[in-house]
Amino acid sequence: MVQARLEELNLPDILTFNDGNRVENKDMWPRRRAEIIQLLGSQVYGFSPPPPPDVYWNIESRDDMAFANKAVHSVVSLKFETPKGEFSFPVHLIIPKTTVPPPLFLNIAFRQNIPDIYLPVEEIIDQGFAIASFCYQDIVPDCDDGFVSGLADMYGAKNRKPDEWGKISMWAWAASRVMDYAQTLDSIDKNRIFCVGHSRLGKTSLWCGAQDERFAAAVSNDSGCSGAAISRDKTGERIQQITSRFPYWFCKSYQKYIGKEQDLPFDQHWLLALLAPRPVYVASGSEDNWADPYSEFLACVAASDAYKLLGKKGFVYEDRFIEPDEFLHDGDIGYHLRKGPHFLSRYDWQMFMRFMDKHFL
Ligand code: GTR
Repeated sequence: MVQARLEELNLPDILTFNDGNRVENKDMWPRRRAEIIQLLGSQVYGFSPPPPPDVYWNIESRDDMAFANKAVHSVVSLKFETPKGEFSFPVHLIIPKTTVPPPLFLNIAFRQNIPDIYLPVEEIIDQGFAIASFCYQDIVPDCDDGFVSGLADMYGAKNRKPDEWGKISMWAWAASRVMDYAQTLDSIDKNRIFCVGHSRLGKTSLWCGAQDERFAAAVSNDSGCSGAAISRDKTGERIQQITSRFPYWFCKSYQKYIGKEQDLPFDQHWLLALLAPRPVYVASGSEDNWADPYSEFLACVAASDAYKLLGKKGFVYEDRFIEPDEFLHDGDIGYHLRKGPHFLSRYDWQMFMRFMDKHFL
């Protein structure tokens, strides 16, 4: 049933080079991966500038007895130089008092709140995961302001070219700066750092993990259109709706695909494939028709080709769409369908942690 649907959709092949040649073995993958980044960068999210030479920081506050003395909670001001001088933003770091350095979720957040309705901090630290969380609005405001504030202003994005970064790329780039900082910490396990985000920030998390291979895995929750969901024949939100409401999330070139999903030289399973061979997790809400869970599921199936090329399992599923509250954790691509609407719930977090425990313990 799922396979038949994919055949109908006739998606662009991950394993065919732009010149039409086949990607035959894993040694050819880095070259193909570079082509995919080039295409998604120039056509969807926009290219980001190179990283700053250095990040530095101040510890603004530190609570050694946070969350009933189970964790250390610091607020760090992260800084780096830009063409217009220093830029800084706050990052919350919560490290549980475990005997070995814990894995870390790098959370791209809607709000600075610790905890937050989307971030059940105690449940996460109780299961031995550390958290680094920053608010996306502290990077660049989520509005169509002509790119005149925050990080956009520092890099002169007001005059961006058609293939230069939109705000999803800016938030993803900022998450990589938090990763630069995380690489300096001995109190966490640097080999188990996972980026995570919900909705627009789920799209951001995937694009971040796709480009930055220091992330051991990426998690997207309800990321939908221009995130984990296949664009061809998608229900709910489509390129037309997303680019008219949020043109500034993307590069200008993306506009040319409005109403032309069939002509896209790629589809969103390519974004998931960029995570290969690293685990990637896609979570959907069963009533989130705007995001379209089934199209997210289809992307997981179709992205498997890259994983299999690299000797991994990819997505392990039966040839059917799953029921609400079922989950699929056996493959390198994990998926669950939470019963309910668009939201990032405790259940979702429990599933992310369960998947990471399975793949990284
Ligand atoms: C919606 C948008 C979606 C999704 C969501 C969110 O309005 O259409 O693509 O990103 O916002 O971020 O909550």
